[in-house]
Amino acid sequence: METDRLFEAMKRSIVEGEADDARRLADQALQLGVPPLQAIELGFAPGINEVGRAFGCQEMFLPDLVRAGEAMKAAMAALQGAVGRAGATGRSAGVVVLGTVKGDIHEIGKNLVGTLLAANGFQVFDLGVDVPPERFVARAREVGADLIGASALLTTTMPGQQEIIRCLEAEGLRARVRVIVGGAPVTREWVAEIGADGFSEDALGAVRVASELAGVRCA
Ligand code: B1M
Repeated sequence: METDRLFEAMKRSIVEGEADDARRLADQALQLGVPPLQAIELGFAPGINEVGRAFGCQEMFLPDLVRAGEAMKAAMAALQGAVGRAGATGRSAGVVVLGTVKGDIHEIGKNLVGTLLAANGFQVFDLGVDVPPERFVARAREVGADLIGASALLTTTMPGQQEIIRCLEAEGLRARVRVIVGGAPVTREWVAEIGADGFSEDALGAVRVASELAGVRCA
């Protein structure tokens, strides 16, 4: 019951765009021993999903979306260390170049994917947001990446994931570098259409897929 109220307060902090509250509630959850991924999944994520729904229905507007995004980032930053510790394995699983595709500045989900990959032994080179395909590929070549992970949250920026694959082909690197894609609008059909190697609807799934693909390449 105590945690139910906490999760409800977490959701509210995101919907109301209160970054200080979100940060405080994240700290409180950790003190109470709530697993960080549970705090995200049951507390904060329902809040940001509600904001997304309300924005889509024009019940909320861009300033609300921005404030909610900031609150979500504050919560994730507070939980990040604990997420990392929770998954730490100490082994080296592979090298990943990660980013959000060109034209897209959504980073919250991508950051969570990066944190969990790093926590599971991957060496992660996070290029940030609004990353052109050429930069993904150049960095992958530079660091000898096993995988490129490309996040896209807008239907209009999803083609950026396909461009990365084309760019890898043009550079002769497609056989060496696997590509994982994700983000709310990404579907299995899209993954098949663009010929990506892996896809996940959530961050934990991304780690699973990355581990499988890195294993395949090493075999
Ligand atoms: Co934007 N936005 N936004 N936004 N935003 C969406 C995506 C939208 C669905 C809202 C809506 O209309 N209902 C809509 C897109 C519509 C569409 O394309 N069909 C939208 C829009 C329209 C826009 C703008 C165009 C608004 C405007 O300016 N008029 C604008 C675009 C800016 C741009 O990118 N060029 C914009 C801006 C923003 C903010 C900057 C204000 C803010 C982002 C803040 C930030 O990231 N620093 C924001 C936010 C917060 C959202 C919503 C509400 C939440 C996104 C989020 O962080 N979710 C979003 C609605 C929604 O998705 N419910 C919305 C939480 C996060 C943990 O989940 O990112 O899905 P997610 O990541 C998940 C999975 O998808 C997966 O794992 C993660 C964890 O489980 N995953 C991967 C993600 N990447 C992966 C990669 C992988 C594997 C899995 O492998 C590599």
